[in-house]
Amino acid sequence: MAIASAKQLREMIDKSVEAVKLTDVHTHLYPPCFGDLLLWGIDDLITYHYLIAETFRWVDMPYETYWRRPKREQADLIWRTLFLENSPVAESCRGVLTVLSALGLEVASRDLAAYRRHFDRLKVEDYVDTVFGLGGVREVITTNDPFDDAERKVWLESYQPDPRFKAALRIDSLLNNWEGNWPRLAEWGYEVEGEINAKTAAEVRRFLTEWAKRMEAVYMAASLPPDFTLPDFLPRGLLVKECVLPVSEELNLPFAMMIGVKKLVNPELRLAGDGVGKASIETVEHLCSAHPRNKFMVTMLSRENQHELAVAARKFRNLMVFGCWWFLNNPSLVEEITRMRLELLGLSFLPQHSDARVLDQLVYKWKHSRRVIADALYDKYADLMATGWALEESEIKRDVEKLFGGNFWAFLERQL
Ligand code: HDL
Ligand code: ZN
Repeated sequence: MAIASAKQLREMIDKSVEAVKLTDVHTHLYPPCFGDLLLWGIDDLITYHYLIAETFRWVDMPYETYWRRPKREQADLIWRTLFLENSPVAESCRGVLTVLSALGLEVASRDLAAYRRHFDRLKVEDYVDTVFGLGGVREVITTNDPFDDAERKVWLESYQPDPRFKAALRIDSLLNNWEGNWPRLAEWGYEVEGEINAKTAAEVRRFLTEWAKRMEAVYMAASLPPDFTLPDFLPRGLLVKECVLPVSEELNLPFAMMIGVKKLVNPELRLAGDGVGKASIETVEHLCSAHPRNKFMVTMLSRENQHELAVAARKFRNLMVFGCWWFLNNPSLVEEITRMRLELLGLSFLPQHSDARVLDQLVYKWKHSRRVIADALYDKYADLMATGWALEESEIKRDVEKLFGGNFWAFLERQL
């Protein structure tokens, strides 16, 4: 049915964006068979590394004192500092409250003990169903690192597939610390050595292929520093060129490059200690141009890289831009970036991923993003209607489904 008014347009967009069962193309979640690797519940929410960094802006406690404390005491400190002594206006804090509200808990009570009693009664298997339902999430792509001892043990001994959790083979350990990690490949039976010669490259390709198949990975991924440049003759450049891209092409798996993270600018903050730096879009252009049969998913961490990334995507059909990553996943930046991408790329991108590290975060990260994306879409469709373009309700539903996952699955299917 054709959209006849601005009111009808707003209602249709809100309904479509609210209702779409989405694919979350990048998270750090795990199916319950991975046990404690799957973080969930109020204390994991409050001790999410974003809130740790924000808490240390207020407290002078030695970092080690915090790290030695049990999780509940860490959460008590964060709750007191960021929620009680200061209003929780930061996106990371607002998110915790959005989750509590969506679960029907009494947010106004500020009663952390009551919240804990609620979560203590939950079973994780049931809670996965609850969170996926509240978040409107059909499936999540996880981050899976064979170099993580606890995770590798599950993959090799006790993994149980859950269709809602699809794997991505994460290869930071290989690309960003070859010197430290190639001996582990040798331990696992791959005939590699420090020098990346033909035999070593072939064995690394075997490693990638075997793990991608074991995990049934839907893509391979790595986070990369701002100074990631190719071609280079560092181990990373050789591994990308001689190993990752050939396997990516052979298995028709995208290589997801997450570029711009400056690891541990403050090491004492541990996972919360990473920073951001502007990266080289020329490297993205070089890879997309030199490897037209490879598919690249790219997200960049610096706000300053966003416009040139969108322009690069206009040049290369093998480049899929995804998400407003990490320090960009805030309403003001999601709005700015999404509007720019709609204007430059139309509907041919993936506006968001949650990057959720704690199961419950699917609820808030998607509730917050849906709102911003819906507002941007409303303005763009209203501009269309102002020209006299007749919009069909079915077309809005079609477009929204592409943005919230359809573009991802279609990109996976493409044979370039
Ligand atoms: O490298 C990544 O995938 C990042 O998302 C990091 O895991 C980071 O610590 C994070 O959780 N960002 O949201
Ligand atoms: Zn991540």
